[in-house]
Amino acid sequence: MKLIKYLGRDGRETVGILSERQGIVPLRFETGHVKSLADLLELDEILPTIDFLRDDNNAVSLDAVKLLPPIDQQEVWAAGVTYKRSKAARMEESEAAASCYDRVYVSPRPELFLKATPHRVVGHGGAIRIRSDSCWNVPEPELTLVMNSRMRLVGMTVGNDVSSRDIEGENPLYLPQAKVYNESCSLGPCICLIESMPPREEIQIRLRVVRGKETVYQGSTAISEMARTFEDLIHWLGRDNSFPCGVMLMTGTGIVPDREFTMMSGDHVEIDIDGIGTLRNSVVQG
Ligand code: DO4
Ligand code: MG
Repeated sequence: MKLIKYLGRDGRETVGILSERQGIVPLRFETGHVKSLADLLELDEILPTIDFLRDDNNAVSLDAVKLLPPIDQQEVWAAGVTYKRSKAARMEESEAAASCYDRVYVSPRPELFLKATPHRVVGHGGAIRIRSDSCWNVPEPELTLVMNSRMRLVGMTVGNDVSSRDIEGENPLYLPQAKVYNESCSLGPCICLIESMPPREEIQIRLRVVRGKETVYQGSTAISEMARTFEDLIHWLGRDNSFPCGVMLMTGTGIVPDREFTMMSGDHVEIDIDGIGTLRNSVVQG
């Protein structure tokens, strides 16, 4: 089961389910205690409530609506250096921080950082941003875990941890500026509920960057390449930390283009994750 957020015909944020046969089927939140996507994700049994709320008579075509990022008030956190490829790329990028990256890859405590608050997040079809003061930028395609306020893993979405490599590489203390700014995070197109996801060892992630008509970068990885488990990351994130509205956790990138590559204004970035779908964004700078 896939959940999405979109702008309804009445201009209001609407939650719906993606149905291969019907397109988008809206959920009616007018009555009852479920008023938002986050409320739905809090339920022990989500599917019976979806069955009760679905409004099949008002289904709309996916092409006819603007999709919104599938997030309400949740914070977005991110894990770093969870794949060997990410460790190698960071060590190359910053001599000063090389030993930090090397150590964190094998340490029990993972690297976790606050990536975005909801207003910095764009959805499928929106534009991700390159900072005006940066000249080396990459998309980071990351499977993103969706937890409710009890830190229960309820779903997964596709995430892009857009990053400024020159700023991050100049000094590790600049990491928050390399990672957290307006439109530095993309999530979507939907949340796939955990029971509908394929087995973890089968999930592949693919990235493609298109410039004009040309594919200027493509790469892929698999969740089986991750050095940590989802449970371990969730456990560390929830230590001494509470998330009253739930939280999203990007699980790190296993695809890092070579040094010569930088993302440019006008590019189109596509990230495809098995079981969820494809997140597409254009790129702007400044
Ligand atoms: O420490 C740098 C950030 C790492 C990161 O974002 C990743 O590995 O995905
Ligand atoms: Mg990342």
